[in-house]
Amino acid sequence: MRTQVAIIGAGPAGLLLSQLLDAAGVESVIVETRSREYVEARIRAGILEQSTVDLLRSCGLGERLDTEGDVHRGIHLQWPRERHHLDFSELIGRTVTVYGQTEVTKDLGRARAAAGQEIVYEVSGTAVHDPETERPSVTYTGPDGRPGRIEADVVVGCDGSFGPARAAVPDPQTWERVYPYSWLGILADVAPSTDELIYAWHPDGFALHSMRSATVSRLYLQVPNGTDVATWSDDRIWTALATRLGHGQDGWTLNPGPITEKSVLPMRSFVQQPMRHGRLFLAGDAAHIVPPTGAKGLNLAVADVALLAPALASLLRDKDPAPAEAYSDTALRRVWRCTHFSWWMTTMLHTSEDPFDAQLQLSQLRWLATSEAGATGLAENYAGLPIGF
Ligand code: RFL
Ligand code: PHB
Repeated sequence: MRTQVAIIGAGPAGLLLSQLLDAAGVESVIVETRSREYVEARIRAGILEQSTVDLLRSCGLGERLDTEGDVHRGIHLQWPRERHHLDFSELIGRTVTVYGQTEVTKDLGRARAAAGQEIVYEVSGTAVHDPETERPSVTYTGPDGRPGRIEADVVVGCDGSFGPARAAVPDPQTWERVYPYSWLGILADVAPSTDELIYAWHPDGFALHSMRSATVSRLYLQVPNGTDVATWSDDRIWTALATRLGHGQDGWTLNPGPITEKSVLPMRSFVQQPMRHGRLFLAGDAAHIVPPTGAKGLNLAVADVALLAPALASLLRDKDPAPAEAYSDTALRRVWRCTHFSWWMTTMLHTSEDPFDAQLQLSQLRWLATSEAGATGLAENYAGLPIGF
């Protein structure tokens, strides 16, 4: 096959990139290891920044998002006996929207199918060749076991944290932080017990009350690394959530319900730079990972491709290489901002064995809850800086 842009990975980064390139008159082909059903059912992020919502709307993906997405003005920050609402709308005039990554991926999948996008699902052995030349290519084994090859002008690795594209960049600089705790995440068929997300510091560990819809709640508990999910019965989970989220405090109750999904997620920060080698570009989790506490992973993937799509259109359509040459440096500015914010939220809210750290965390939380300057900084980062930041 011959195309302009060969995209590895049909997650949100790869699908959105093909959508934006198509709108700019640039052709692409996507290869993906999983099936479309698997990709669309994978439960991950749930919070869209204002810029992500604006971008999805601007490329024709706003219809279901606008009817089913739930706009939140802010978040609740909590520690024992205290809960404070930070109103982003009042502080910075921006909001966030609760709309699952599953839904974003379904909307993108439908839009790409309607546009006749070539996507080869269920490939194996994906490899990048000749990124230093003007004729890079991607090879793979197709679902029928036959070898495939895509010759392109550009290859983009949107293949997530375990894909092969990152390794095709020679001698990169990398940074990594592995956190000494994980999240136990559940999805439950019960109406959320809160109007907006609750981020709770507690001596037993962090807890987060999030949601997916009026009837589905998503909740998380800080657990030690290496936790076996089988050791957490549904009762044990609801009891821990009730304690950490303050059931009974000021008349607030946590409503338990049937748990439909349960998993343990390790947490790390990772950045690789540059995000480009010759005609190979990296976008989304392929280049950087953040712990989920700041709700940034999906939004960063969207911000990367929002920069990359016009840069590739300039390169391939207008023969202007300048934006593509600037892509890595420009994208990394936001990547490092979000890396810092995610690390900051994570280290402020997760408990360790250290009593000195606990006092610093509580002091920081009190400052955020009472200082407009502090709250505004959190709001600006959480609701998201403009795409070009
Ligand atoms: P994705 O979504 O991982 O998509 C990459 C795609 O590439 C495919 N792939 C390959 N295709 C072809 N050949 C290969 N060799 C390939 N290797 C991999 C994969 O099958 C996949 O379809 O990356 P993308 O598009 O950059 O999007 C990033 C977001 O998905 C990610 O940042 C967030 O979901 C992170 N994340 C979360 N973020 C939040 O903000 N809140 C969350 O609650 C949250 N939960 C999560 C998460 C990420 C997780 N991962 C990656 C393990 C929970 C999990 C489990
Ligand atoms: C989620 O709803 O899955 C979610 C929300 C906020 C976060 C992380 C995950 O910070």
